[in-house]
Amino acid sequence: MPERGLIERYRDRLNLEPDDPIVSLQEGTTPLIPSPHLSNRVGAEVFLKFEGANPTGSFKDRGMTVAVSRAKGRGVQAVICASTGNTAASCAAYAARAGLRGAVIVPEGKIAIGKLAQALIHGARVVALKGNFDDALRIVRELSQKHPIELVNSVNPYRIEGQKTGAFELIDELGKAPDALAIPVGNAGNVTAYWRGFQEMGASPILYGFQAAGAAPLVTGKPVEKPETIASAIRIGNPARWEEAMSAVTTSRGRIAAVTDAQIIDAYHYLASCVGVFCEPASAASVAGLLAHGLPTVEGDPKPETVVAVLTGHGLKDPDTALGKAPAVISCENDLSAVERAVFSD
Ligand code: AN7
Repeated sequence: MPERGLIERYRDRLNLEPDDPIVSLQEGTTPLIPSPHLSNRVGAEVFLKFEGANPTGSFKDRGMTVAVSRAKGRGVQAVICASTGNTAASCAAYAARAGLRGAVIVPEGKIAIGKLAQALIHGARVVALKGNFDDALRIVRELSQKHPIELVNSVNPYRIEGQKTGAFELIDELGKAPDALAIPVGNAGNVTAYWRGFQEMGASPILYGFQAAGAAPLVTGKPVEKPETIASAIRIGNPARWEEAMSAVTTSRGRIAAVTDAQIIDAYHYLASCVGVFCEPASAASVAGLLAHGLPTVEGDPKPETVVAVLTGHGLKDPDTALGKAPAVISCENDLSAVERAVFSD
């Protein structure tokens, strides 16, 4: 078995108990894709860490394998999360794998259709809340206090433990840490996790975190009551890991900046059509940010030469956005010359 899950790869650097079982779907070891095209535009060597290649199609699996393994080790029977979609899909899959019950609370009508399909088919109880993600998170925090059910949002410390392995992989693969990391920020768990992973390896790359302009509390400095963005995964107004994320970004001499929905969709379309990589809109915020803001540094610091943009989730999660952006299908008669015209005409 050449490829193994990340607990087997990195167990000595994770804080699981010795007797915890391993609940794995062989997550991690995701592609690090060079992009000369994007590198030219950004003015540095840019690699894409394609987290859409994880078993449920997002980086959440890194945290979920560790959180669900620990939950199983503690003997709980059920797991719960609030989610903008990807955590729900991952939670549902790992609960199924572990033989636990799963419940997910999502903002009604606001999660991508692929994520909903995943959560349902894996057998989780899917609750559509008439409220937003921040409301859902508040409610599941209370529920997990009241009932013997494990909360597996990124407020769970084992989620962060698992997700820090993304940084380990980058260092393993590049031979050293990149000079900078560009990453979308929603609830601010992943940027916190990467920083922990880098710090444990003695590295301090510049962190560039990007939020959607309509859901950018870390940029404006105050919670957003009614967050809005086409990047539904990061439609979050009050990040749970606010202070830790800000402290990581500041210590790294980086910054959190906003990108508009138009910039996100442009980057999303560009990545698919010019780079060959199909990520979901929220993921494209990392590249949108690099294109919109460049590589700002604290005065006197060197310009980053090697940059990794984390593409957090797969484009197939959200076919509606892709179909809305792409050109129309060409309908055609069952006839050679008709097909010829359809294929070759301008
Ligand atoms: C594709 O699934 O919060 O800053 O409930 O799905 O660690 O929250 C998803 C977040 C970036 C932001 N990209 O990461 C959820 C959820 C994608 C995401 C983020 C999410 P954090």
